[in-house]
Amino acid sequence: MSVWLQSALAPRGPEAAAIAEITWVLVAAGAVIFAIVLVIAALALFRPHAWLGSTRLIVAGGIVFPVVVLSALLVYALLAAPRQAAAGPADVVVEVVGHQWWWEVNYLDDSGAPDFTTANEIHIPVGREVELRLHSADVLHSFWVPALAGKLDLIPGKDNRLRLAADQAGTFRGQCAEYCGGPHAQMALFVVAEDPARFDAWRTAQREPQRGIADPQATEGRQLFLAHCGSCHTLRGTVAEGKLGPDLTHFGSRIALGAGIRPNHTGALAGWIAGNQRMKPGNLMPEIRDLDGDELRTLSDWLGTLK
Ligand code: HEC
Ligand SMILES: [Cu+2]
Repeated sequence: MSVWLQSALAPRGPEAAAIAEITWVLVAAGAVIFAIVLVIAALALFRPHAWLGSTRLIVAGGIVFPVVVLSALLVYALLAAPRQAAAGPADVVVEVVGHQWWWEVNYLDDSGAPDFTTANEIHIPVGREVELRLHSADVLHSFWVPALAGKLDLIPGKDNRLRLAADQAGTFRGQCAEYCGGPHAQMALFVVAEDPARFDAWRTAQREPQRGIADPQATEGRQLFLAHCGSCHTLRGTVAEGKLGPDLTHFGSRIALGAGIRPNHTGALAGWIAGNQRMKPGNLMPEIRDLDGDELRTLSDWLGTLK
């Protein structure tokens, strides 16, 4: 698994870079002013001079200086802040719907109609403008991928739009940044920025439904899935069309499970199916306990093959 970068101080796109720059300028300006204040305080304590108590110093240092400096920093920050007003149409448009406690990810086509759905993982092409349309299915959530952009809330009934771009390839971790109840802290996601050709290949593969494979193991895995999981999960290409949980059509291609809390491999998946309440207490998937060990292994192996 590649490095998971989740730091606003390590920006990988222009929006995050602007925020990091403002942060450093404000920190540096604050540090200089703090140093000056310390020097004046030290002088007052150890080498008192008459001018330290003069009205002039108090007016200049206590009123004029803060008004001028704070106004200048405010104007600077407003000018340097990333612009969210759309400058022309984005290259990729993705609707992100916050659910307690996972992220539904709907790619839209050029006409704005739904193209395909996935969850907890967003792929974007490096160097292209991406527009995220943030919605919520239940309560307030907040979308925050620090390496790429600032936070923006997902509000029921509202359509908040966030523009971002990645200027280099990488996998960036994000986190829900607005307390949304229960396992809010375990509501993460990954943004995978990759070169445009790889992104296109990924998108083409994600659009595809799953076709049945004529292999007895696969057939059994599929049957177990349809019997136990299809009421809550969609698997495009089958009769499973549940909407209560994440779309699992290409689950095997994803980095993580449980909204970013565990690496995606067979062992973790079997653990998730039978014991997810211990991994992510309070999440809305019931533990499925009526599968024996063999069935659990067959089902997990098969889900892992859904690339
Ligand atoms: C009652 C509805 C329900 C049933 C039944 C159910 N799930 Fe889930 N499942 C969910 C919900 C809700 C989540 C999201 C949990 C979270 O991360 O907060 C989820 C999450 C998952 C995830 C993680 C997906 C991701 O991208 O992180 C996997 C994998 C999964 N379920 C597999 C299964 C399998 C396999 C079965 C059948 C054995 C099953 N589920 C049955 C509701 C359900
Ligand atoms: Cu949250």
